[in-house]
Amino acid sequence: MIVALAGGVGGARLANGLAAVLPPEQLLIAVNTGDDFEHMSLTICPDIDTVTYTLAGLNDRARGWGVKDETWSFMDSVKKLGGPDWFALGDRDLAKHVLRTERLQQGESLSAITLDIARACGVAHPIVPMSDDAVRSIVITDEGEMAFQNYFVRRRCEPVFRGIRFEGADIARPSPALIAALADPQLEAVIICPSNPVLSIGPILAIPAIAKALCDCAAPCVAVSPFIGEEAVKGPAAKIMRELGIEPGAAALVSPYAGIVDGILCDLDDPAAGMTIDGVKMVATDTFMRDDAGQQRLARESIDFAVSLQRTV
Ligand code: FO1
Repeated sequence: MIVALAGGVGGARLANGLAAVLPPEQLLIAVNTGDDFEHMSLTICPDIDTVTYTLAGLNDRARGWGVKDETWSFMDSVKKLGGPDWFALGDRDLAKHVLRTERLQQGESLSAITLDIARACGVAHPIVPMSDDAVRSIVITDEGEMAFQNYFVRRRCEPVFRGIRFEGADIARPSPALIAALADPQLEAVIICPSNPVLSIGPILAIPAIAKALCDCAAPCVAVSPFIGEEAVKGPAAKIMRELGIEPGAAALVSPYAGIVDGILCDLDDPAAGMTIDGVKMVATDTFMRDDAGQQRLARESIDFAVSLQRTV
């Protein structure tokens, strides 16, 4: 049994590789919901959507989010009517947001809805939100505080990043499935996917019961670095690190994942390759996932590395 923590495009890619090499009963994918927000009366869960579409083979690879072969008639109409067009909801994607919102309003849990949507998309592996309670990431910038999607999509991550807070995380109840899996004696490893450590994994670790369960967990934990050289494969991770005065690279993961990870799988060119930093072993491999085969190779290497480690934390 493997638990994967994921958010964003890099997270979805490795989760897809793990799903290809493990049967559904041997993998649980817990996903960041700090990016979730309410838009045009709809509850949008971008990271759950990205993981679901990727595992379903429905994702738009070039864009990184949303569905392939998308059309935009709904957005064209929204724009013509003077509505907000900075966040694009595609025609093929729209039904999912409407149905999810309706079921949430009827009192169903995000966990149940997420599993149903994933199954309807043909995904057999369990995908769960980190919590059924609302957690909202608020980015602190040189221009003040911004709701996550305002910073990420509307402002294209341009404002200088000063910090982040996770509204509701302190009182959010953890995903019951995640907590059960972390306490399961059959658990072999926890894999933190190559997601943004601050924006995508930060919200998951901000839920106190999840952080505690990861610290107390008997199985080894490995993080896969999202950095290749001094840049992130996708997204603003490197920019954010620099704005925080931290050099981008695998070593930058040691502090946010302190007490949780035993090892970090980093890229071949990473300056920390081969080092052990604060008890965390850095092993280098080709972390770039070019295609499905690359996702599966990295998935196998992450599992093999994790099970080779003694739990040190
Ligand atoms: N990202 C964008 O850059 N622009 C968009 O218009 C946009 C729309 C969108 C709609 C549904 C969805 O599930 C995701 C969407 N994303 C969009 C992606 C998303 O907001 C971010 O990539 C994540 O929050 C960061 O992981």
